[in-house]
Amino acid sequence: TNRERTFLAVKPDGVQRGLVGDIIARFEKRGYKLVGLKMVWPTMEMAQTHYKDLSKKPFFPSLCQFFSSGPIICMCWEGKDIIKQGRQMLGETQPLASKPGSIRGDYSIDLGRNICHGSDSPEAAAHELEMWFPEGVNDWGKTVDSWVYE
Ligand code: DAT
Ligand code: MG
Repeated sequence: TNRERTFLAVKPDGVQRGLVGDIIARFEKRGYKLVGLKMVWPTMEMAQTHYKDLSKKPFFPSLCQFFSSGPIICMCWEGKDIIKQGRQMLGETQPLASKPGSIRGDYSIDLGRNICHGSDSPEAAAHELEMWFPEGVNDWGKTVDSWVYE
């Protein structure tokens, strides 16, 4: 199904820089539904679990150090093709390759300070939502959906 859910996060740099409202607003204004939202200060262990696929990379220790350096904003967004569209709205992993108009293309310069995270596949979304929202999310009916979806 293309009415899917994804895990998106504002990383510690985005929180510090006051970009939380802007980032939420982009997804909200596009028409996606916010079904989960909270601030969490990840421990080093949580950072390592979140990025476990990258544990062999040389930058893994500094990545986890950064990710656990302050609170993040955990979000679950729902909508048609949100996993792929969320990644598009984030931009490329490398900020310098990110187009203006994307979050990373508008607000970031360096790879290790690229503001936001987004699940990159349905499998990753399922794992990440299980990790960050073990309590579940909110299944609410958005009444404007008939003006967003045909
Ligand atoms: P993304 O965040 O776009 O999903 P990723 O999952 O490949 O990218 O990597 C996770 C984060 O790790 C990324 O946002 C920034 C950092 N990172 C990735 N590649 C890196 C590299 N070659 N050197 C330093 N940091 C890197
Ligand atoms: Mg990734």
